Amino acid sequence: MTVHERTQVGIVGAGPAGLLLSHLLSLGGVDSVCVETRSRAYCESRQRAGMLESTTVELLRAVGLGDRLDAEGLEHDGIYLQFDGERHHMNFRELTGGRWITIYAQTEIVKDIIAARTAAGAAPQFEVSNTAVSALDTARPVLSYTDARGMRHVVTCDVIAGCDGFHGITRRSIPGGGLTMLAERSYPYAWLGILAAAPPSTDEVIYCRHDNGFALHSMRTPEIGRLYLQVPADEDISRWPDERIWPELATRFALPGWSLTSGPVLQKSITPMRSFVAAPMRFGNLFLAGDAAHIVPPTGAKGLNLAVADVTALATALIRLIRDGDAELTAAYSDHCLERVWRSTHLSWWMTSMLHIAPDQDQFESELQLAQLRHLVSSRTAAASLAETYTGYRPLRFDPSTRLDAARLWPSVA
Ligand code: RFL
Ligand code: PHB
Repeated sequence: MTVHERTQVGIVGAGPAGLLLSHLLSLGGVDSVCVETRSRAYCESRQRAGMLESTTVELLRAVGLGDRLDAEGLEHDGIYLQFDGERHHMNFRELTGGRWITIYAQTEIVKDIIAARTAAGAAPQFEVSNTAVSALDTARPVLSYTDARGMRHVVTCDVIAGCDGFHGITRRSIPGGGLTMLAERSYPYAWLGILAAAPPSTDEVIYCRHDNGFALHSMRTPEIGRLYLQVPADEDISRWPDERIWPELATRFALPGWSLTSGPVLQKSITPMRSFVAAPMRFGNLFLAGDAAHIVPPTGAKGLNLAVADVTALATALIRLIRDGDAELTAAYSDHCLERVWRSTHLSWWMTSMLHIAPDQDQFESELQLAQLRHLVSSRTAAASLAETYTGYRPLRFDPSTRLDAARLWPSVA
C-alpha cells in the first residue's frame, strides 16, 4: 500500500546533520519529515566524533540542546602536540582570547536531539528502506521510502535536504552535470580507533607524531578513553588484537615519567582517511549538508562541526524561503558553506600531512614535518592560526526571528 503525504522539508538521514536541521526548522515554524535507514539504537551508539568547537557548543546551547552537554561535556583549553620525544601544550583559550573545545561524543548529541524531536512529537522515521528522491529540479521535489512496517510513502516537499552521509543516495541522485566539482584526496593510511574502559592518562587530547606513525589520545568520560593509531590503509583489523594495540600506543606516546593506563577494549574499528568536496551543495530544490557533501580526515576533528555549520546556515535559509518567501539566502547557501568547508579541508589535510608517516616517506619529508611542528610550538603567530581554525572558524548564527539581510548575516557572500 502507498500513502501520499505533504511536508515542507523532506530530510534524508538522521545523523547529526539531519537531526539538527529538523530541530532548527521546527524552531522557525517549518515542518519536516526525517527518514533514516538504521535503527534508533544503532544511530545512538555509532562511535564517531567527540571534539566540538566552541562555536558548535555555543550554537547547541542557543537552540536548547545544551543541558546535558554542559553537565557532562569535558571542557578543554587546548591540545598537546607531541613529536621527537617532546610534548607541548597549545593553550587555545589563551591564544584565541577565550575560545575553547569540548569533548562530548557524537552519540550523545544524537541522543539529545532524538529525545528533543520525540518530545516534540516529531521523531525521525527509523528503519526505512528504498529511500528515493525525484523531481529535484521542480518546485515540488518528492521523497519516497518504505517504512518499518512495509508501507510505501510518497512525500511531496518544498525542498529536500540530503543529510545521508558520504554513502547516501541524495548526492548520487543529482543528474550528470549537476555537480560541477568533485575534489578528492585519499591518504595512504587509516586510523584504528578504540573505545576503552581505561581512565584517560592525559588532561587534554594528545596529537602525537612518532616514527612508527601517528597516535591520538582522546577521551569520552573520566573513566572511558578513546584512542587512535595510524595503521596501513588496507589494514586487516584481525592483525590488531588488544595485546598488540596497547604496547604500540605506549611506544608512540612514550615520555620519561609518564605512563599510559590500559584497560579492556570495548569497541574497535578501522576508518579510512579521505578528503572529498562536492559542489555546488545544491541542485534545484535538493540541498546537501554534512558528510553527504564533503568529508575530511579526522585529524583536526572537523567533520561533525562542519555538519553543524552547514545545517545552521541551511535552516536559516529554508525558514526565510518557506516562511517568508525570500530566496536570497538559499541562493547564497552553497558559496557560504563552501568557504568554511575549504578552510576546514585545508586544516585537516595540513594536520594529517604534518603528523602521519607515509609508507614511502623520506628524510626530506620527515624534516619538513618536524620543522613545521617546531615552528608551531615556538611561534605565537603560528600557534594562534592553528588555534583560530581548530576552535571554530567564525561564530554560527541561528536566529529565525530576525530579518537581518544577507550582507549582515553572511558577510562573505553578500
Ligand atoms: P552521518 O553521521 O554519516 O549521518 C548520515 C545518516 O544518513 C543515514 N542514511 C540514510 N537514511 C535514509 N535513507 C538512505 N538512503 C540513507 N543513507 C544513509 C545513515 O544511516 C546515517 O545515519 O552524516 P552527518 O549527519 O553529515 O554527520 C557527519 C559526522 O557523522 C562526521 O562528519 C563525523 O563523525 C566525523 N568525525 C569527527 N568530526 C568532528 O567534528 N570531530 C571529531 O572528533 C570527529 N572524529 C569523525 C571522528 C569520524 C570518524 N569516522 C568513523 C568516520 C572520528 C572518526 C573515527
Ligand atoms: C575523538 O575524540 O574522537 C577525536 C578527537 C580529535 C580528533 C578526532 C577524534 O581529531
